[in-house]
Amino acid sequence: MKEVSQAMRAPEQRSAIIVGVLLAGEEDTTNDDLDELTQLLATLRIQVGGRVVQKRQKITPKCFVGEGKVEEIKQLAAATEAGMIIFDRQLSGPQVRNLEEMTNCAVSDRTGIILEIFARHARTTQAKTQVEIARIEYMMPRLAGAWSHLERQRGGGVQRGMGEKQIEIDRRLARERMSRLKRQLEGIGKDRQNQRKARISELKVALVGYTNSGKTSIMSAMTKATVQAEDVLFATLDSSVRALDPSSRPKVLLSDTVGFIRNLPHGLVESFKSTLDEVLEADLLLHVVDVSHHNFRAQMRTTEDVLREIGAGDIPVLMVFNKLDRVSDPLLAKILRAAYKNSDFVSAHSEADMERLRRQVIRYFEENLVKATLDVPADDQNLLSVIYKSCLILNSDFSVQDRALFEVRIAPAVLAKLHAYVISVAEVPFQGLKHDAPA
Ligand SMILES: Nc1nc2c(ncn2[C@@H]2O[C@H](COP(=O)(O)OP(=O)(O)OP(=O)(O)O)[C@@H](O)[C@H]2O)c(=O)[nH]1
Ligand SMILES: [Mg+2]
Repeated sequence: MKEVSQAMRAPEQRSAIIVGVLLAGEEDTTNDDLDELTQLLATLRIQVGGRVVQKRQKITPKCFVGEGKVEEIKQLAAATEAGMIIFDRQLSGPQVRNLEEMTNCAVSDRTGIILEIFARHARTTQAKTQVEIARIEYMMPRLAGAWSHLERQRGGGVQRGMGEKQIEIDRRLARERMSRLKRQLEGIGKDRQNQRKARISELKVALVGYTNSGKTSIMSAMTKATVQAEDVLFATLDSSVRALDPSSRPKVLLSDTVGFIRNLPHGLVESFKSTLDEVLEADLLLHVVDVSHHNFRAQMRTTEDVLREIGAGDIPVLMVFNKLDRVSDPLLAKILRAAYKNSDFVSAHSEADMERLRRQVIRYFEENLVKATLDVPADDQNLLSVIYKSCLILNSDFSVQDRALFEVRIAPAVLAKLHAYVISVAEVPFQGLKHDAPA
């Protein structure tokens, strides 16, 4: 199989024909799907020379679409000088090779393109390792038959089976590399887990949502950090964590994560599980939606599906309808506000909106803080520091020897972690959290 990345290195091949297939009984979303594929390719700086859609009863095992269609695609590629053909469907290894032979172009599919983007955007060792595992998983089944040309060249006879042997060797090498990478990833995962444990006294909020919805922009605005937001898909692959600014006590940490997309390759979801732990451990999710995108409802559904798939379906969610500055229909916000009680409508570019959202997040925790009394050993510096950082202290009493008594307002999640020191918990939720910033 020709590597798409190889083809992309040559400037004259920076154009592709994209192919959508609509099967009988399916809802026709090919136009939107091909728009999204165009955007994915733009992220790799590949232009689309033309699109082809085929309606079929079922797929053809040999080359996915019919041979007549392949000829049409080939002609179009020649006419537009496109060196690549990208299918919006997942192709098998033999299909890729057959199509490449029939068209003389590099052939890949949507998953291959997403993996290529991920490989280019991964920055940290963790993200790079995760992407490589996913890539090997993607390549493995496609190795079958990759060496069949050996058989053909040598014309069979004594040399027959050379290709088969080579596949076995390739497979074994890939498996070995994969288990090495997985061990490496486990090590990194443990380090991150320890970092997270050290943050138990803080409240955690994770930004989730479809790719390009504005998560990083919101992260930057709410934490006053300068994180790069980009108008490309999957700009962010590594989760980063920062405190809200101005801060509050207890501290609220915000984490930015990898965006989701329709039909996210399964291997990628699997391998990004450790990054997504940041999401799983959040006390609150901000589901960011690009409300200016004509297909935002489908994007919301995809995000909700992925959240369920990774086991984050039960975490409380605040819907953040973003890019409101690009919406001209005044009714839209009204309708959504009525449908989603727990929501905010913002533009990440508006300072006032971001300040309101920050307050709304803090208010969420305020409304959920409970009152409790804690009894802790007075010389346990670690524990005392957790209490000072994570609680709003209403009263402290060091008069009893070796003991310290605290009356506090505390988040239920933090309270659960300190349960060994809890004497009493009040039923009534408390309103009001100390703002470090002037009101
Ligand atoms: N007009 C407008 N543009 C926005 C807004 N929020 C984000 N953008 C733009 O949308 C693009 C994507 O923003 P990001 O913050 O990188 O989106 P993301 O969700 O982090 O994307 P990935 O990391 O790729 O998943 C950038 O060009 C932003 O400048 C907004 O409220 N209004
Ligand atoms: Mg981002």
